[in-house]
Amino acid sequence: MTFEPARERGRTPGRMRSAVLGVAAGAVAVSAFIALSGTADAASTLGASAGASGRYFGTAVAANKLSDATYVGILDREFTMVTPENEMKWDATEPNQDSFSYADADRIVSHATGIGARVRGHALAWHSQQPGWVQNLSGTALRSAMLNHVTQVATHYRGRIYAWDVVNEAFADGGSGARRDSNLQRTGNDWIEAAFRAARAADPTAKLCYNDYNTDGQNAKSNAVYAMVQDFKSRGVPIDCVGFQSHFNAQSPVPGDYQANLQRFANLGVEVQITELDIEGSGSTQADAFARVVQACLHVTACTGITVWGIRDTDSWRAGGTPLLFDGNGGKKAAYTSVLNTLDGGGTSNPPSSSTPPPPSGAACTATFSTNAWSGGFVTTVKVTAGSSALSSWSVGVTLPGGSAVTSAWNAQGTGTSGAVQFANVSYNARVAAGGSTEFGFQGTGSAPSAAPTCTVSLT
Ligand code: G2I
Repeated sequence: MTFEPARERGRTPGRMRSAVLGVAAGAVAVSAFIALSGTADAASTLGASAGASGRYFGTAVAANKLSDATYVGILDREFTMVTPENEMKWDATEPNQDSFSYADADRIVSHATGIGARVRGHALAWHSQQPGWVQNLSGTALRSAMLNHVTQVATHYRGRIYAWDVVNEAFADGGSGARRDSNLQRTGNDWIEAAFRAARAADPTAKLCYNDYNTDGQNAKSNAVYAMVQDFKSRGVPIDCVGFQSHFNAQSPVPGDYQANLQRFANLGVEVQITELDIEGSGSTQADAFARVVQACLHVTACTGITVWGIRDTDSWRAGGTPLLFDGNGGKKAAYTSVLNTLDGGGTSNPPSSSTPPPPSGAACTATFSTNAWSGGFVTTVKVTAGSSALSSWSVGVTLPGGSAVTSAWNAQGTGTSGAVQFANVSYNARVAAGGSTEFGFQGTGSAPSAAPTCTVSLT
């Protein structure tokens, strides 16, 4: 069995099919890759173009639109990350206390998995969209209910979420730099870190994010979030990423220091993600604003991806502002072309080659791995590092313990599911600069591989 890698969809079919068949055929793989090296076409979809620098391009998805053929056609073609727009919120997943309802969210997760996309979970703890029973709680009862909610939902989706918005919109607007007043805040200032600790315990494989709006430039609110993240990092509270919603319009344009603000958070040692991007407007003004946002992410190594908050203008929570990349008929807007061209224009590659330790001299490539395992399953991330020559293709062999099986892979094409499994590069990460590196991952059931992977290559 082979796996469909997430970012292959939408690529030039002829060449890619040849490359994949080359790997499956084993012995002819190296010559096939040499013949193919240097022939990469400009990527033709948002997901593939973002993938060329190791980033994702995502969208918010509504479960009730999964029967709309135009909507699904664009989703399947363009996006490599999916955020349920409303279906993972507290009112949707726990409408009555201790009674969980996952049907709509599960449909989205299963659709995402089917197209090889990953999922951002949104959102575990938030003052808004709480079910009525939560709104009526306070104090210890609310704190316990919140922690139980985080634990239950994160456990249900354990191993299937790339990143969770653990806490959403917990800071006040304006110049106070204070926490937003809410029933959750009134349970004690430590409610945010309590939520993060519960999420980590429930799903050690998900990245844990704090997500907010009006934090896109440096201001009193983003300074307060910055101080919280700095404090969490210094005290070992588990936080991996900060989400910048990036809802923009004429009253709230893309800030001039957008990139600098992303960078200062990145410098704290967290990933930064653009989580709910939309920009009201039209034509070249809108297209230029989208390009600035995309360029900022590409220039910040730790900016791992961009999610737009819906597909067509008519799908938007503020449809009147036509803030998205596709028009109501599903046609590509100027903003789409601008985003695609900006993604194709490059940026820093991710992860940075500068942070890659040099491989042992003489080795054409090395593969190192890290694993998050839980009872019955695991996620393994493999880093492939080139030696003193650039690679034009690579392949990594992993031996799974008996009874274990690979269920999905990303950023690589897998062959086999048990025993000796081989993972080959996909088109956008075939080339690795001398001393540079690239990462791929896979998920499985059973226990995780413990032996170091082996790496074989062809050189440019
Ligand atoms: O408001 C834009 C976003 C701001 N950041 C957090 C996001 O979660 C938020 O998303 C929006 C959704 O796009 C809307 O679709 O959150 C809204 C609620 O706060 C969502 O609107 C709700 C309506 O208020 C409900 O009446 C409706 O039942 O959508 C629900 C489902 O269609």
